Amino acid sequence: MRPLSISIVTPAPRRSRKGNRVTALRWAGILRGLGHRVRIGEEYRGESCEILVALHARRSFPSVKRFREERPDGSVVVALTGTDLYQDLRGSAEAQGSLALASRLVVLQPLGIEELPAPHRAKARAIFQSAACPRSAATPCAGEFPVCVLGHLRAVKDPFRAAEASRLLAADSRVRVLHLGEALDPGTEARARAEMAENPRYQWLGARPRREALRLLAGCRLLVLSSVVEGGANVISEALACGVPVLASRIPGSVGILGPDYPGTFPVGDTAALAALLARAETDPAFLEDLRRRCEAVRPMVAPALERECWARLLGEMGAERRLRVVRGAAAPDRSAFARDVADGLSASPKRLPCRWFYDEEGSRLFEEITRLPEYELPRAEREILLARAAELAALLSAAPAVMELGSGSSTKTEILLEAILHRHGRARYLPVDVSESALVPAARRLVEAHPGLEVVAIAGDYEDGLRRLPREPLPRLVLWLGSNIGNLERSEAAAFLARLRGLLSPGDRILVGIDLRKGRAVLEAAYDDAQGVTARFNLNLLARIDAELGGHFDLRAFRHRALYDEARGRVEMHLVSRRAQRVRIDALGTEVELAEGETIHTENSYKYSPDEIDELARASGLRIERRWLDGDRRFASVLLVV
Ligand code: SAH
Ligand code: AVI
Repeated sequence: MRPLSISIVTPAPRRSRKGNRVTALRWAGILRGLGHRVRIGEEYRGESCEILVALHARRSFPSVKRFREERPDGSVVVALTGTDLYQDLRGSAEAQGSLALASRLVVLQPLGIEELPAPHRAKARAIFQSAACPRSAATPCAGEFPVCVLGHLRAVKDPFRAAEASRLLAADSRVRVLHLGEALDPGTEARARAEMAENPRYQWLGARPRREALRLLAGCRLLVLSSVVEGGANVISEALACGVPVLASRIPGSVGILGPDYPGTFPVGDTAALAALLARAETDPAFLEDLRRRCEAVRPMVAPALERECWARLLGEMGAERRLRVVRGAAAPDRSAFARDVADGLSASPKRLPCRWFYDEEGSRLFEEITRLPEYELPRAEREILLARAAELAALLSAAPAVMELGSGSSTKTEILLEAILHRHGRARYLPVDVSESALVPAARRLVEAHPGLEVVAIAGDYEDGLRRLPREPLPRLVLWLGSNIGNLERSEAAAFLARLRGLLSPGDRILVGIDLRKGRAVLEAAYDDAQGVTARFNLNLLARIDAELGGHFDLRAFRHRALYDEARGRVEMHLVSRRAQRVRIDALGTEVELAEGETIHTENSYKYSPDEIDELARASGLRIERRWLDGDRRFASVLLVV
């Protein structure tokens, strides 16, 4: 990945030892290790950078807002590290504003994702804070059972809970509570000193350098974390890395790391429950060993390599976002175009509906199901050819081309070609065009995420929108028209369309057309009327779409699917056959459609071609056939045409 410039903002000031500062410093190290340029500040001040990583959703809101305004192309990661997640989210408009403006959200343990409003969860990732074990551990005093509390003296940490619990222990208990942390809240220093004076089991050591704190932790038998709120405490990671088991207050921030059935948790503020756990850990070796083993099991989650990998992946995803653009074509069919086509088609004789309306969300889903049917061999035949010929095609291209695909659907087979082009030329630009946004956008996203050298401009619209865009694309260009989409046009329309395409391209540009070949009636009719009835559902879905979008009153049970091969014309026709005489109201059109029993609505033609018909097609469109590849069973042809 190319080096990025990244700004990390954290509300914790420079010399502060607060968790957010520690986290920001660790992340800066990781991101620099990944080769990026990183600067850390308390706020974003307009510096030039591509990515803003903002810790604390509420307090960093001004930075997030300013960055979004000044760098609309940039990406924002908002990390929810504690009180912002578990206290601010409900009430603070600023915290919510940060979530809305973020490209990605980072939480410190998986339960944090559940805390987010549902619409934002998809962009959230849990990244465990990592920690490394110090080389040496402090040696505890002989005969003691040292318990570490690592946390500043602040109300949210409930800082004296372990001290108070230790007072309740039996007279012969050897527990000694060692507390490290800066007295941040007023009065806490006096309170710590008073506690030491009265409680011989408690010792407050004040603020200590991190390294020393870790050595001390590593020499203790337990860590106690009594916090009221944590996003995911770094000290738990440190204890896990040091192999020191944890007793923690039962809050999501800790349960999310230790697991829901971890036996070492106690209710927030419950001194007696904590005392009971301490006593048990001290006196019951099997219990302490159980805690240790469970902590050992989650230790891999806090490995530095994993945190690094999570950040690399996150940046990769956002890089992908920058390489993807979705544009809506002016000719993108809308509801009024649908209404017009339905009104025209159902008042014509014989009745018909254009097949491009098959592809609403359900239609595209059903089409994908069709591609997996045993009877519908077309996609497998084309796939076989593309696998065999992709490298040859890529080698014919003088440079990385702009690849436009007409009616791209899920782009599944296209990926074979794109991979070969990327392999050969290092990068590529892909412009899928499809009327079905539900097929187009996820496919585009999947491709940019999988291929770092790929840039995608997804055009949500009609073929016409693709043609309009084509002249603006740099040379060389490759237009893909796969899956025998060409078969859904009349033969004369297909030739005319290719001729128009030729007119928009430049000499040397190419068109790859996938064409299903003529074959036996039984094979073809089974392909369009499969045993599982998926194609029937695909066909009937067109009526369901009229019901849903135009207030139609079609009863799908009153129609049946029919596919028949007209050998003379070389086309499979699909029809919806009315099972009875019926009148169907369509509210949005203000009309009723009358159907006789057995009357059909013609919904699709799929023309099949012979080799001669392919020659004729090329001749009629003024294009030269540069390559013609068939699959092993000669069911399908991939025809490379050159301008
Ligand atoms: N080429 C893909 C998809 C075939 S399904 C494959 O081989 O798997 C046909 C696709 O073309 C659908 O996704 C449909 O939405 C799209 N389509 C149909 N008519 C179209 C038109 N006029 N303009 C743009 N896309 C169209
Ligand atoms: C998209 N098109 C080429 C498919 C075809 O084979 O005509 C659509 C289809 N209709 C029924 N099954 C598949």
